[in-house]
Amino acid sequence: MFYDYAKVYVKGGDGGNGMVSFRREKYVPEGGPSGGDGGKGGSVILEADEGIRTLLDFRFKKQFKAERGENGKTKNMHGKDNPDLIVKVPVGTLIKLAGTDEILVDMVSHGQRFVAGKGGRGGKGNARFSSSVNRAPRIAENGNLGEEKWLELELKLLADVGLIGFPNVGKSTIISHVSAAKPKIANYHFTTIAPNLGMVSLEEGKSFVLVDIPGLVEGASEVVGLGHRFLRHVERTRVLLHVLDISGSEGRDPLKDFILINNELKNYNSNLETRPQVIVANKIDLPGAKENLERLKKEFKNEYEIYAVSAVTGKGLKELMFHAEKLLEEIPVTSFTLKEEGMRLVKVEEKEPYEVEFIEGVWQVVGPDIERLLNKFNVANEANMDRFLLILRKIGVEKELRAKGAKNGDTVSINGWEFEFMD
Ligand SMILES: Nc1nc2c(ncn2[C@@H]2O[C@H](COP(=O)(O)OP(=O)(O)OP(=O)(O)O)[C@@H](O)[C@H]2O)c(=O)[nH]1
Ligand SMILES: [Mg+2]
Repeated sequence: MFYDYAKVYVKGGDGGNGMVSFRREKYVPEGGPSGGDGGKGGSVILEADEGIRTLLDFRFKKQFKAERGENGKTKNMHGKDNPDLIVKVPVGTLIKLAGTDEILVDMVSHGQRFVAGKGGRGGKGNARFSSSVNRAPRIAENGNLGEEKWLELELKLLADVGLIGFPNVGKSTIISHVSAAKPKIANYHFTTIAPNLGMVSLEEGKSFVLVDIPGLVEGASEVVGLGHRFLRHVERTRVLLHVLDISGSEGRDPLKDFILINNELKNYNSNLETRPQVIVANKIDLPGAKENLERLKKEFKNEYEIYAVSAVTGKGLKELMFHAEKLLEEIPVTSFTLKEEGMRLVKVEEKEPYEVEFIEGVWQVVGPDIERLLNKFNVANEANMDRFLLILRKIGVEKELRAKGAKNGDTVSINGWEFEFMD
């Protein structure tokens, strides 16, 4: 199996909590606050690496959590930041927010990095809260939570030119001739079960990457047959070499095959239909080839360039490769790939910071921001609770409760904590 899809969970480490402590010195009865800050949690960072070819590793390991920051300590000592967790992915991996079509990033170059789960900032220790009015603060912050999300990884190989066609027409034989790729070649269908990449080097540094993909069959775009899964690997190629067994050695008609495969491309993605295509009439050395070639030319020579080749003898392959290279020079690289470095901004659904609802006699205040706040301050500590309530007032929760009709003595519930409402 060739693994080109994976779903993973990433979570940045939470920040360490701030510390509440006071100096205890021999001759100083009331030492000042000395609680240190919590350390930063590690981030989960994805890194594109040429050495990795598939997403196989993600079959076994799907969860990536960076370590949390260390808690703050006494004597103004800060907690240790924790290192980032680097996760390597193949070059050509698209990263999507799971369950959406939003592409967060396209990992197109070796070494490119993407922060997938940002680590949380450490909480401030009580030393930070000292002021002229409160010289002995008993409050400290908890660290921020690390960012967490589910991601879908989709590998789309980065090749310039793609070899497509029915099974057994000679695609692998062609790539083995023009590059160092050594795919399996045999006289049966679906010999190739995973895409092969090969580098084709022409004169004076001219070169391009060719991909040989498993044979497509009728119905491939409707998930019948093996080929469908691999069509995504020609999505980013700029030129397609459509290979036909022009001798019709398996009793099929190469002209019909050509139309069938093109329908598959169209059904898969209408974008592929318009990709520049060259017809490669292979197995020209076999009987029956010449007659079919004439028919093919009559039918398609105004629309397509046709190259008659023999992959076993090598005849015509050099001209074909030079032609492909010339086409590449004419087609800008950017036309089928995402924008620069594949970056695209993603708008994450905007939520109200909180909502106030009256349910069964209790005022419920819910919302991600409120929960984050509650987590930030360890409200079991009374001083922290006071500060939490002060912030609630600042962000307008109290006003909103009153506007909705809350009266003194009503119960307000926030994430499991209950408060009595009072002016
Ligand atoms: N006579 C002749 N035989 C060829 C030629 N090209 C390929 N073949 C033979 O055709 C058979 C299939 O070749 P492959 O290169 O494996 O075909 P493929 O298109 O990669 O097939 P799949 O991987 O199954 O999609 C092999 O037995 C090859 O030796 C050619 O130009 N002439
Ligand atoms: Mg093959």
